[in-house]
Amino acid sequence: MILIKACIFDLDGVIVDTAHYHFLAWRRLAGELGFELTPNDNERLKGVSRMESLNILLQMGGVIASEQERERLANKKNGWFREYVEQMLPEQIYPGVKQLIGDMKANGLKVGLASSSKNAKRVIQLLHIESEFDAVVDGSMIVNAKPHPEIFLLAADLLEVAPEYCLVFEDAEAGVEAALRAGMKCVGVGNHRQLKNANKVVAKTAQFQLSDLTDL
Ligand code: B16
Ligand code: MG
Repeated sequence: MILIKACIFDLDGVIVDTAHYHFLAWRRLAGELGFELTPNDNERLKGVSRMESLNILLQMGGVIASEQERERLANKKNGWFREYVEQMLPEQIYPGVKQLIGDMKANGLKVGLASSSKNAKRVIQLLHIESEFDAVVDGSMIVNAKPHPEIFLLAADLLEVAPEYCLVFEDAEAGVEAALRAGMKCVGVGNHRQLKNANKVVAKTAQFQLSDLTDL
């Protein structure tokens, strides 16, 4: 029987819906570039790094841009994203997530955050949860984006827990793949069909219960 000693959370889509702000900012950029970004197309940008998202967006709009121009566009989008995020309130954390993290800690589990977002530290500060985590890894601390396992392996290292004793919570397919490639267990948050490779899938993060740890 595997005994889980640490839980590692993704941020966007697992703890809070920052995806909506990413969408608003990408849509604004697409608008400036002269095309529309639909919610459906936006699905392709989720969970992917900032520059990769931009490349996908430019491809969608048939826009060709130099590296310097892409840098400028990514910065512009990030400026808007930051503006939206700054208006976020602590109550916007998904219901029950703070309680779940508290229960994990009360039961002796370590808790980490592993988000591809370079804005992750600011987001958890705005949600007043930065002191809940024993380790935080954000997009500025890694070279290889998910589905590469680097982000979760670094989190496990900082938590001082071997990967096989870690459980990851992820809403993106690339994130589930990264967790499994890291040799960890994974709870998918969202759609069963999309996250079928996860060891367990819940519709919402807080539907996971500590008693579920035994049958992973
Ligand atoms: P930033 P996560 C990811 O966060 C988002 O899901 C993804 O849509 C975004 O492009 C990426 O962070 C980079 O974000 O531009 O703020 O560095 O799901 O890994 O918490
Ligand atoms: Mg996510």
